[in-house]
Amino acid sequence: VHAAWLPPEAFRAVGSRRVLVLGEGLLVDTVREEATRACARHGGGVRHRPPGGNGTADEPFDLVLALSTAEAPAVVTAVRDEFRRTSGQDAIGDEGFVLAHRDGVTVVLADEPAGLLYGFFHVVRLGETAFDAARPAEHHRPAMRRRMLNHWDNVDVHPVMGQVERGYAGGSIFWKDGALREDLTRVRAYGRLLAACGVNALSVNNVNVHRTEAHLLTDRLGDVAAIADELRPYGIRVHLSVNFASPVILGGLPTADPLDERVRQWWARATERVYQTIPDFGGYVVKADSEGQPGPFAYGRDHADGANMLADALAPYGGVVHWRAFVYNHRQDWRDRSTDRARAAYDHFAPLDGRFRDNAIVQVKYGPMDFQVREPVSPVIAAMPATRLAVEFQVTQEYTGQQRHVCYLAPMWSQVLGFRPFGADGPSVADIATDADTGGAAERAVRTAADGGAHAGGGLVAVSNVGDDRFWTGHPLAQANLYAFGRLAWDPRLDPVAVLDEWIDLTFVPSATADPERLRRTLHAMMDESWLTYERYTAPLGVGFMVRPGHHYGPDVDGYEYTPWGTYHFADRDGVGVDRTRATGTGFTGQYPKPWSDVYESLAECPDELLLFFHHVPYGHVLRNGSTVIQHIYDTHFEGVEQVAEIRRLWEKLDRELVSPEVHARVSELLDEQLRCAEEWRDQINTYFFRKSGVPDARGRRIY
Ligand code: BDP
Repeated sequence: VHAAWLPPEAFRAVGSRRVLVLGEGLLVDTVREEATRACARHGGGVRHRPPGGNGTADEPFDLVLALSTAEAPAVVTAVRDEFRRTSGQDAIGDEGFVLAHRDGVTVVLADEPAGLLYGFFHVVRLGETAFDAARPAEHHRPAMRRRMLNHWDNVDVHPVMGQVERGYAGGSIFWKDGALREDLTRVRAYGRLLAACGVNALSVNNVNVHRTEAHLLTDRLGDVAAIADELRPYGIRVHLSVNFASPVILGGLPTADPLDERVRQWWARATERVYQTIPDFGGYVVKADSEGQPGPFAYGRDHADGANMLADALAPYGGVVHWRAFVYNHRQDWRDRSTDRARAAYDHFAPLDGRFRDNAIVQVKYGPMDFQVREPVSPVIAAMPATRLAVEFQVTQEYTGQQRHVCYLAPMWSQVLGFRPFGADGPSVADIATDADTGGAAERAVRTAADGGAHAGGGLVAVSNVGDDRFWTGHPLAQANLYAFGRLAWDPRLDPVAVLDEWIDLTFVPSATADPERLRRTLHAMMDESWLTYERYTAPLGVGFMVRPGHHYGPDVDGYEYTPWGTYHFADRDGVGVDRTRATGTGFTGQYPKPWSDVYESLAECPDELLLFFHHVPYGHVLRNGSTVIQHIYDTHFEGVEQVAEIRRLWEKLDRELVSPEVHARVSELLDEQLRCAEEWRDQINTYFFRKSGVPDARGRRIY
């Protein structure tokens, strides 16, 4: 058994009730099966047909999940009427549901099967509170139409990257020894976990599409179809990362030029076959002209030409292409101070705004660099009002402790999603990534004013963090990041701490009968601020990197300093940080609209936590908290390590019976490693800056 959220005990409230499920369709069947399993375990009962064949028969039910009011008990009609009256609308929406509790009955009503599925899991999440008091009709709908995970799985084990690129939880859950796994029950279980947090799309393979993986598009399409079959009952569509050079690699054509008619035909036919095999296929994900991947540049074409060619192939079937904006020169000359990797995505993509097809989504990493613990929001997100943009997060903790460190990332994501690139009156990042027909219309009007039209947003995407590890994510607590990603994509306004609470409740509390409050308190104390703790003991004040080149785990103060990757901190004897101002630096601040272009440009106004991202300052520069940069570095590094020691102490103090011995042992072992690694960071970073600056620690602590 693989331990995760939704253990059988999490269904106690639902499973002890009298449940009625009404409706037809694959996803309704899933709800039926879920309810039946829960009731068999917890003593309730499920009916699948209307009682007595008409809506007025009143066999008593505690929970009714219905696709329509026809033949449903009268309370369902009453809820529908109440919804119409109070919302002034008729449609519940594709994936939405209405939840109410009246006359002693909890009702979930949906227009489409997917809504019933999400409504069911919402009731599970609420537990007893879904049944204990009257509840007016609430309308739940996802903010983002597409809530997607990108797997970076390879079919084969890659000599450098292993099977899952940046995977920290074992091998792929899809492939083993170069072949699709024979037993895919785990994929189905994964779909269930994802449905319970709202994810509805998934790309199965690495964005770096190597030889074997390129064939998933053609002769190995059966693998993708089999995965799609497992995920479909949980409302998840499958997408595929494709190699831009496929017409050459797979089709034997002399070119992959996106404007060449033979190339267009090749993609059209390949895509037709994909849809013949997988009719609900989602679309393609493409990393092009980035870190060695092929792309349109080779033919003198641009990213819009490339993306539109694939968009055209997908359009007849309603598919989309996610075209990644992670494009920069990874062979830059570190001696040339005029190039700035942070500028690259904007420089490549902003000029193309308005040229992308409606089913071409430009997928932008949340920051301008690369998934660092602290980055400003990417300026691309504010620069393409006439393009559908998806924002990309990294659930896999490549730069945030690689699932050996506790680092709950939802507070960071939530900050990014709430950021308003045009200032307080403009739309948030979440609004920009949100679809046009769901919520926030007024704010979107601001965004789309530029082109006068309503452009749907592209949704939220994250790189997955699961593997064939017993706990799915290596670190059992890293599951919370996966859960929270789905929930924030459903509703970006959720409070990350409340989401963590949900995850704790769904994962541990059902079995922690001894003292659930204690468990909850301990986990919150360990996790709520763990992102900030991680930031404290690693690279300071937004400067980023300082990690070991290649695998990116642990400190290496100058590891990336004189390399072609564009990831520099510019520390010298006088100061540290990257001058990205317009006045004296790379001009990157000019890629932001006001007010941020001015805020970031100004040394006085730039937020401290991003200071070294935007400015090169002397070590004696005084921060808003009154501390100097150098003293801040020392203080946060000592403090960060102390906090890790404290969370380790909290975990050790936890009663053993509150979590399973396996979970306890795994977390303990990893906390030892986190503490060791945090001390390594502290000592190397502090010593490095002490030796560079010659400034001693004001509090006389040990620096080597
Ligand atoms: C970087 C990873 C690399 C990925 C790349 C990407 O180090 O393995 O291929 O991102 O997003 O963070 O394409």
